[in-house]
Amino acid sequence: MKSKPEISLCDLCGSLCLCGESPSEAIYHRDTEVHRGYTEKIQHFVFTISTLLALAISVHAQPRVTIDHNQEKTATAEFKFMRVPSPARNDAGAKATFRIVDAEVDGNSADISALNDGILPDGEDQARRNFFLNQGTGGGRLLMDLGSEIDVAQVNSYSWHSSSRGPQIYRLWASDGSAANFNLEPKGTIDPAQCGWKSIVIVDTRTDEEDGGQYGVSINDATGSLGKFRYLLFDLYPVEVSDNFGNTFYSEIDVVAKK
Ligand SMILES: [Ca+2]
Repeated sequence: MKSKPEISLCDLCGSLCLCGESPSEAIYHRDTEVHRGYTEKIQHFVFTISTLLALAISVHAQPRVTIDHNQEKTATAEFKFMRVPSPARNDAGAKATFRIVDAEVDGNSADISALNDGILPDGEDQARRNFFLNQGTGGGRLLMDLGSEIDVAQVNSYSWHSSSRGPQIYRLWASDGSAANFNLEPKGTIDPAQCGWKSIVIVDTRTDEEDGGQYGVSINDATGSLGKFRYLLFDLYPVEVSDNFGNTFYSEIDVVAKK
């Protein structure tokens, strides 16, 4: 009596499956060659699809923004979040230099070095432990010089305020400084895209909920790298313009190098 051909799942996926020793190896019949050809076609198909998927992921990798918000009741001086890492003291941004390119600083704000001094506020309204722009001004532009080119894995920003100065809105630009027409400090009326800067992402943490609280933002990329850059440019925008107090209390900005 002729035995029926048996096609198991292991046969179909061949070496791609963890099937162990296949009993089908012991079965030989006239359909074996057809069967083998079929299996090879499936393997080829699976390989092609996998390759296409990998290419699609690498080509379309985009910077992504993770936002976490602690309400006042849960906010602590440790800045602990659900997903966004807490501020680090030994990140690549700790040695960077911040400069004001085009902005007016509030007289009560801390010095701009508060953005990467590793020191965090331990309360919801600590002007001297935050950097913020002058009341009534419509945002501004800051430069962060990392000192040398770094393969940047993450840019993380942290803020804390009891009301409208809590949320963060900014556009992040980056550059390696190599363009012939590179402008290190483009004033607010100059488009950075026209002078050697690459737009990375726009961050906006606003929601329909209360503005007050602690915010953690992490900008990263599925590939593990946002790119190799020496300079970062932050275009800060006010959270609201219904009164003069829309400029965010920024507590710290971290830059994490790719390992
Ligand atoms: Ca700080």
